Amino acid sequence: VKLKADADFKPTEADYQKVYDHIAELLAERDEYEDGSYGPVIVRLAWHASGTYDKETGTGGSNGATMRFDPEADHGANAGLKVARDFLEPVKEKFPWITHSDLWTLAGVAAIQEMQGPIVPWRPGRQDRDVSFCTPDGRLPDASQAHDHLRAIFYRMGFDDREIVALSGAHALGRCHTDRSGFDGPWTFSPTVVTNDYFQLLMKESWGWRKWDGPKQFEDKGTKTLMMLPTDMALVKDKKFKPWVEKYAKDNDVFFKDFSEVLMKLFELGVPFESKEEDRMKFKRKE
Ligand code: CCH
Repeated sequence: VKLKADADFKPTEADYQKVYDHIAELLAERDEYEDGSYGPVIVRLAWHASGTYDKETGTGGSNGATMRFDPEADHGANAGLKVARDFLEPVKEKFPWITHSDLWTLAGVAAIQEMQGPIVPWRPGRQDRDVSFCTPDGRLPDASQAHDHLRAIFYRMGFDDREIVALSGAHALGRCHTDRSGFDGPWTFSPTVVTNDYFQLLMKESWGWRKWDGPKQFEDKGTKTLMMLPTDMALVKDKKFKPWVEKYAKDNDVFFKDFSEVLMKLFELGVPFESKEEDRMKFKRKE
């Protein structure tokens, strides 16, 4: 049964939980996708929708869902994200009252929680905007670069060093694809479960340049099946980032707490909320 898109319809927390539950069901059902889950690519969609934020101009961020339109959908950094947007279209059809921009971030929260990650508080209030609000190319990080680039990109969004490292822990999930970014392979042995393994591997594994025709990336010397990007390796090369990598490698609880907070902040960038911080919702995981 389709709910009518009705201007007078005021969704409650229970309505948003229904959206969450439907996404969770689809994630469980559609396990034919690589590694058995669409979760990682959905997290990447929510991050790329949000990470365009510029605190100086107030432009970009998760408000708008402007990646629906060609200029932004075609940005190199967004290659492959159509898979995630298409996955979520039936959800938008079933719940037409939710905006794309609320849906994409809510789906990011659902994917994290359903992949055994922490609860990420979330609130609605994003409005979809037209093509004129597409951000210019180049706002998302370039994996071939180093610590100074990471700082420039994430400071522009309003994050500090600790938050940059915590956010990077998302690379416990998913993999690189040669037909999307050009890079290849997963960061961890369990790419559909949220863990602090990314930090543990950064600390404990020995990494060397992979010998191949593709872009410069690292491989673990042991199994040669895992990878790190130059930007990932920057986190252990930089004196100020490294203590946070060590901390999160040692203590999964601290990582989960910081990861939850920083994802909440990421998904709220650039949103002119009418709701208050106390109005944030905590969704229940699917049984
Ligand atoms: Fe990332 N990421 N990411 N990333 N990312 C890629 C894949 C994922 C960078 C580059 C890449 C974050 C930060 C960074 C995910 C979440 C986050 C890929 C491979 C590249 C390249 C894309 C492909 O080929 O499919 C760089 C550089 C940074 C700098 O910090 C942050 C922050 C997050 C989320 C909080 C996830 C998840 C994936 C896996 C996607 C998949 O399809 O499996």
